[in-house]
Amino acid sequence: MSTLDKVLDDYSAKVFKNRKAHLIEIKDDTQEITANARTIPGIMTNRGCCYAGCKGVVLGPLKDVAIITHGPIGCGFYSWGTRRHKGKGDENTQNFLEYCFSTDMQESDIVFGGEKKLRQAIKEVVEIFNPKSVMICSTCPVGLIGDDIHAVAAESEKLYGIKVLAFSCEGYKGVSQSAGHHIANNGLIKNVIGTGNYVPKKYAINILGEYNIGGDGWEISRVLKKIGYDIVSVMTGDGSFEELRNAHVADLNVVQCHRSINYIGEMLKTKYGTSWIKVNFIGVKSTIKSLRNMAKFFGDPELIQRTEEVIVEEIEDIKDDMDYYKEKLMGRTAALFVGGSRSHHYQKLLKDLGMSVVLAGYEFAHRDDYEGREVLPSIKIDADSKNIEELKVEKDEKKFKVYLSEEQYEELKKEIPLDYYEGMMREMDKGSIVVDDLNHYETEEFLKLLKPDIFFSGIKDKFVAQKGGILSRQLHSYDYSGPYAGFKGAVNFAKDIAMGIYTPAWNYTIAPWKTEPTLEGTVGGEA
Ligand code: CFM
Ligand code: HCA
Repeated sequence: MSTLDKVLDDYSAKVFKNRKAHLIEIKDDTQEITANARTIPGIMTNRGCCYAGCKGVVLGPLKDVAIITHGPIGCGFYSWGTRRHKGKGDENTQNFLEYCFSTDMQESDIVFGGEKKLRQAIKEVVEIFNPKSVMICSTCPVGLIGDDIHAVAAESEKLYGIKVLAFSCEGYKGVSQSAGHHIANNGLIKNVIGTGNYVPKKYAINILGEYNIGGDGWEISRVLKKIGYDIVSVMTGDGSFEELRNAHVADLNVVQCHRSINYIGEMLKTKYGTSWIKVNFIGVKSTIKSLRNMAKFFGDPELIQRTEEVIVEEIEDIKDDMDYYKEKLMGRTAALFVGGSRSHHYQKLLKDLGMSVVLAGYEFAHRDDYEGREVLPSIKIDADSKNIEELKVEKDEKKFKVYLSEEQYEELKKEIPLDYYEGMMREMDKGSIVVDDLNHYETEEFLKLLKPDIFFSGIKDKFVAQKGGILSRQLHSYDYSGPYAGFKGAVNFAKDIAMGIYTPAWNYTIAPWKTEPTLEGTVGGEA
């Protein structure tokens, strides 16, 4: 009986029916998975909400924007500093990342309406902080009582003469965080991008879907700047409203997290002619491949040569460390379960270290993130499309520009992932398991069966694994370590994993109340 059959065998008939299409054992390149479905009530899910995707993920890292959470204080508190998107201010750029602005709605506001309180909050934030822009993100009760945050935003924009934007990203909207990404992306395209007048230098790029968690974006930018790229904006890690206004002038968009930002990539192409290329700066080999693909896009021999020089320099710096850790980690196995991109990206870095992947899954990715973008036309029903605007953008005749001729584009598309993502499943080994929206029951069952040396996930499930004696590292927050991206980040990652594996503290722990193991056969130093 296969591993997957064993787990499914244990399921009750009803849950099995709902979950069957979300679980796959990799056999070939043509398998279909069910994804982006609403969570079944009663199931313990790791997903976050729409507000988390809009405010927490995409808008949150814009450091010079004062983001007001319109809702009860719990929502603002939850999103205050939880995601590790680092940002630095300087003499020209304000930085409000340490703050948490909220209207702190009370019962009376729910009954009589919260618009008055919102107006007051905007007034206070403008008077005290003088931000470049104010963005309002609403949470569940606001949508239920119908406060018109868009009218308040328009009125405040006139009153204070700065951009005030409203996002109706109530937590219940759509499937999960991914709905919030979509809402945030739509708002930024409509109101921010295209309003600046920066004159780009040679090799002008935007980095899309890089949120500078644990400083990843800084490490990537360091290498790109060393090669000679002009980074016009980063969406949105250590990003700013001011930078974002200029994003339309870049020659190329590099897309790190496909799930959260592919909408902006596509819309920038339609509106301004900018191609996007899928990159992965997690892992040494994949960083090298991404840098080479970017250089190929620009096709300039000088840039191609400089790219190779930088690769040699960077490899020289990390080679001994990587060899050392590879020897220590060779042959170890891993399971990964994160939001929508990292479960794929980190497989490459694990491979660099000689490790293999037995299970991977996404919390809320869509079928294209699993199977590749060619499946997009066959996704008939998008569970988010009912209440999230499908923005149609048009060519901006004045600002539209293309870097490659049509022929060059078609030729290059055969070689590099231009406007394309191949998805996670094709790159996984036969026999490995893919699980969409893995729940806590399945986590325990799969850990028992597969016994990976390490389980990469998040705060909500890491302790389930650890209490069962299996090492866990958070791939969302990096357990307060990092950066893990690029060349130097790969060494940080390898060091953290080796430290964990060679210090199997959790494996020696037996809870005092315990006479029976939680995860069969993995307690008491037996894993
Ligand atoms: Fe993209 Fe992200 Fe991810 Fe994501 Fe997230 Fe995140 Fe994530 Mo947590 S944008 S999909 S919504 S790579 S916050 S930085 S770690 S779940 S895998
Ligand atoms: C979110 C943010 C999160 C949560 C991390 C976790 C992040 O979904 O609201 O569950 O450990 O990366 O901080 O994904």
